[in-house]
Amino acid sequence: FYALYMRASLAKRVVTLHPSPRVLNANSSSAAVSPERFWGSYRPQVYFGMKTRSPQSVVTGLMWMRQFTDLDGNLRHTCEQGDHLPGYGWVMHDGLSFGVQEIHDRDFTLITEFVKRMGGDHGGDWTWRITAKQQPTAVTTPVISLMFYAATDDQGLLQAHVDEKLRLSSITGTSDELGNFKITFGKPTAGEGPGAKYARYNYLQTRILGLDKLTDIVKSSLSHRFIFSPSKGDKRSYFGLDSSKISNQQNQQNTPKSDFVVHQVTVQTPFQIEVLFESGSSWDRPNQLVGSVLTEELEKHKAAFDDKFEGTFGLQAQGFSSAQIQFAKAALSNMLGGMGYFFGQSVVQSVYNEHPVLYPEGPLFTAVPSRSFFPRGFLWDEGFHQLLLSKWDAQLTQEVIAHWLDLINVEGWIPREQILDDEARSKVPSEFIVQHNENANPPTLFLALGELLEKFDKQPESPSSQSMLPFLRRLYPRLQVWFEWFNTTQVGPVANSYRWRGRDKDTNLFLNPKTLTSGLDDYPRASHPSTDERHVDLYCWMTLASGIMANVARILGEPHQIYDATHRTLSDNDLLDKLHWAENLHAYSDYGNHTQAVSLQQEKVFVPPGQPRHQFPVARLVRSVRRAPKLQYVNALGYISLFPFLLQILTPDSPKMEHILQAIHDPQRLWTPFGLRSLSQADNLYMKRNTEHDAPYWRGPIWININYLAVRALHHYGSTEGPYKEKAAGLYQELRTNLINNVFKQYLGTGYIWEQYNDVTGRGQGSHPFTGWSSLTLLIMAEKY
Ligand code: 6A9
Repeated sequence: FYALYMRASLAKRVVTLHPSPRVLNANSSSAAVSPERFWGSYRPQVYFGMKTRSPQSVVTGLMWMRQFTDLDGNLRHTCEQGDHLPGYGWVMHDGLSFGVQEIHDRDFTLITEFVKRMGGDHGGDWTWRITAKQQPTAVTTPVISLMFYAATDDQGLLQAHVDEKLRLSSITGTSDELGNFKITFGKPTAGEGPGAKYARYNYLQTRILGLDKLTDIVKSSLSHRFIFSPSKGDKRSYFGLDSSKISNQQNQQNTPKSDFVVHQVTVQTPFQIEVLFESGSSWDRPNQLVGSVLTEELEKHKAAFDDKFEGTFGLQAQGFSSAQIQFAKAALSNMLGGMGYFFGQSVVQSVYNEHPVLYPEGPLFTAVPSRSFFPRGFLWDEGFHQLLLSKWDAQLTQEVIAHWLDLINVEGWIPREQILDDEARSKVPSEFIVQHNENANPPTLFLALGELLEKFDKQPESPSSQSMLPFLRRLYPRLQVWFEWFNTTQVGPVANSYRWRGRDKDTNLFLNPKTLTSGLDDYPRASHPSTDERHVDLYCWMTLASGIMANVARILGEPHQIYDATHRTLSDNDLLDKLHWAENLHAYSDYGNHTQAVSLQQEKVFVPPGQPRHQFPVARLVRSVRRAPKLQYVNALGYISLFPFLLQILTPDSPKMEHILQAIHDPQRLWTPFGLRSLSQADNLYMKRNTEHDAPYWRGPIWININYLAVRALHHYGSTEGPYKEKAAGLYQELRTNLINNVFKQYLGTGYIWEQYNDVTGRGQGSHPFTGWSSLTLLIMAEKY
């Protein structure tokens, strides 16, 4: 019985939150406490939409389609690479009160703007302005349907108000967090100012099961029986929302509890439409935020944005061109406009759980790496995001760090990838959903925290520095257990070494078993995962983390000796060299059970019975090992080898600098005209697939997060006395120029910032837009490290 009891309570640990008081009060995001941040574009997964920072927010959004073409592939809603848009993204966004986005569809452009105005008790009002223009290349003048919607999430009510035939003029509603409100739909005008345009209207009011169903419901409610007949021009039938189609579909067993109302307006370009949200709690507005009032507000916000941007990053002063500055503004704006407020539960598992279990419910306010392909929080990405955002709004960074640390469990573990609600889950293949509590991810939030500490030191009177002490005080117990978790669960086989857990287990199937937890997925490690391994990147992350811990402890007047001691030990370059310097390779390396002599070979196998086609042998790739592995340093030269340099653990006079700077500058190894490639061209796994389905990822391509660290390190060593000062300073200029030029050029050419860049051609590749850490290009331009 005791054993059973023990097992059950161990099984609970993974889903038990840490007991220390949360950094954020339960109501910290509420309209009462934080009205300015209540409404926002916190739905980065849709092209345009807003919600509030509350668990079951009313959501608002926009879908659109071009008429007189196929329905298939023409309804736009969630950001999808498959839509093949020539480009979209925020060109201005202050993360707080306004944003301007440009969306280029095939032969027309939509500009989506929003402005907020405070007032009342529920986060105030806002207005959207959508401006549609045809592109110069358009052959015919596009007729477009915009579909504005609002939906509740299990609580609240929406009521459609229809004036003329089928025209929805407004939605009134109520919800726990918003009280009463009204959304008013303006009529389309020909451009700025009045002047009516011919338009057709349709609408839909229905109930739904969940927010992941919005697109499907709209799609299945469209019918082609409506006629578009402007005074000049042909009568043509178009796709319109048809309530009669929806009512007979509602045969689900579950009762849908959410309201969904859609207003469709169909009109020819060019046109402009405004949508006005007004809080019922606001009584004393001077005027409505529409028309010229809106234009004026927008202009004010744009001017303030430009000023703050130049004041923060100084790109004009540096002599960048206006096109480059526009690109840089887009980089920042997309990271801000990519912030999401998610609420829900992760699916997690420990060795004590037979099946995955649900993590406690909670909020996460975070930026996302990519609005299209992975619009959700990733732990180590976030540290990089906050390096940029802390420059713009350090209080925002505090809030984000607080949200992440409030997710920590009693063990000191934070799930790496945050897939919190049905909408998020609907985008992720099931095998990737479960998060395991042995698995880490680099603690880059310490990088961001380092930024905040520096600001605290240098600008003690800034608002964020004023709130720094109370913030750190509440954060500290959580930082302690987080650090402790790394320092106990991820230790290596010999003293002061560290090892990532959670490497791929099925070693036969992979050329080199992946280490997703390190963040550098398929970067080559020891060929045969074992407990004998030690990983140099994790050693360096721990060096960084212990240093920041010591600083925080000192600031708070807490005992800091332990962290200091750890930091001193790990910073000792003799220890580092002893654990990780491979003399024969002239590089810092992982150590483990390893052989170079591996390759993928075609093998005919019978698929196990139970799966289809098991009668026939099929060819698949399996790993063949030609020479037995042995304990040794891992001969891969690339990003991992640079870590002691990247995180500035090397002393400026270390003779190892010579080898590192050489490897960096060698075109046969890491240097390219576009930035540093992830793995040496001379490496035998360079650009090799890991399985037949798994293309090389961190085995050659250029990644901007690591390049940012490299430029920052060169800047540091280039301005610190030592034998390599000049060499580093020279490389700094070269690498910086290459990175800026290429990311900018690719943006101009493709309309996007990308996940990674090809090391031979410089071309952007992988998911896009990727305005997570690739946006750090802006900091490289601004030389803010
Ligand atoms: C797979 C695909 C529709 C991989 O930027 C996020 C992470 C990084 O943290 C990591 O270092 N990316 C990098 O190696 C992207 C991970 C995407 C995993 C989701 C499901 C959805 O299919």
